[in-house]
Amino acid sequence: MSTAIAHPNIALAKYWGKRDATLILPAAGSLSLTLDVFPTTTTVTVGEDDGDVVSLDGVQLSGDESGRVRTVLDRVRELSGRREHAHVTSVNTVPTAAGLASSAAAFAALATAAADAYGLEADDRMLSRIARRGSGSACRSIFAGLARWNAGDDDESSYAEPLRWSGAPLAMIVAVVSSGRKSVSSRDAMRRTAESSPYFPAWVESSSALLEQMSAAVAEADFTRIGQLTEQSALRMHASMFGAVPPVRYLTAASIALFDAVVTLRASGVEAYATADAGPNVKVLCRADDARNVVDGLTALMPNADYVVAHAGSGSRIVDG
Ligand code: 2P0
Repeated sequence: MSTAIAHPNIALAKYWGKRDATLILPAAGSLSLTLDVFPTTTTVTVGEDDGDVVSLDGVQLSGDESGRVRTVLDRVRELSGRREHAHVTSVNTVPTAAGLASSAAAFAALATAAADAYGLEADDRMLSRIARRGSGSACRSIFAGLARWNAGDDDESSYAEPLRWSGAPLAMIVAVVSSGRKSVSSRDAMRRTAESSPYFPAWVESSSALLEQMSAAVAEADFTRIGQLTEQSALRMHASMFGAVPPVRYLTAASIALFDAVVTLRASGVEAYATADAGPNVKVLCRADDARNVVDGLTALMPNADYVVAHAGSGSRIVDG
């Protein structure tokens, strides 16, 4: 029995669209910050004879959700040369499927726990590749702090790696406007965007360029540039979704108001940058020293949102077993 813990990550340079849906190879690379809030803890017990059984927060999963878990277990079995079934028990502390990256933490924890439970000698790069099979963004949650997912062109070359950060400590303010389940999964929304949005090719092309610019800004510890690119990446990703047929619109009036509030904060001298994922909640990147000012400023402008302050968090790790 092995238990692992992992945290969600928020992409500063977004992943949106696949070039291979089976291997989960992305259309372009991405770059993220692993957070220190909302961990997922997952236990894998090998050697059960009633098949693979998966439960999340005490509820047994079926269909697509347990299928994705089995994909990861199958990959670990293939690599370890073992065939036994497993029981997987996972506890989330983040509202599931509300655009708060619960699947990234979940599949990073699963890959880490399953590799250990099956006795697979896996380094972080291999864990990243295994986690990717469950959910693309999960390959980044293997690592602490900033991580870059290299798109690659096959299973072996598509993995995340940690980036060194020598700038002031970072913070991410999660502005929660809704914790409801999203109406379209990011997997389906991504596919629809890639298949029907005339803006998708431009999104992919510009993402690759933006990733290189952001990687350079990270190497130079240029926080302002990272922030500007973070907003560009988020807005371009959502623009690509607006062009889909039918359109994918995760941003609500409250989300847009939060983006405006962040512009207002900047005009008042507090350096903060907004981003949003497959849901209405907005995340605001700032320096850790400014986190209190950002929360106070946003609360004054948008009192109805709940604010959670996150910092750079640790990568996935075994906690027991
Ligand atoms: C990201 N998102 O880079 C982007 C930004 C949401 C918006 O990765 O199909 O759950 O499992 O690979 O990783 C969410 O998509 O999708 C996501 P799959 P995933 O964080």
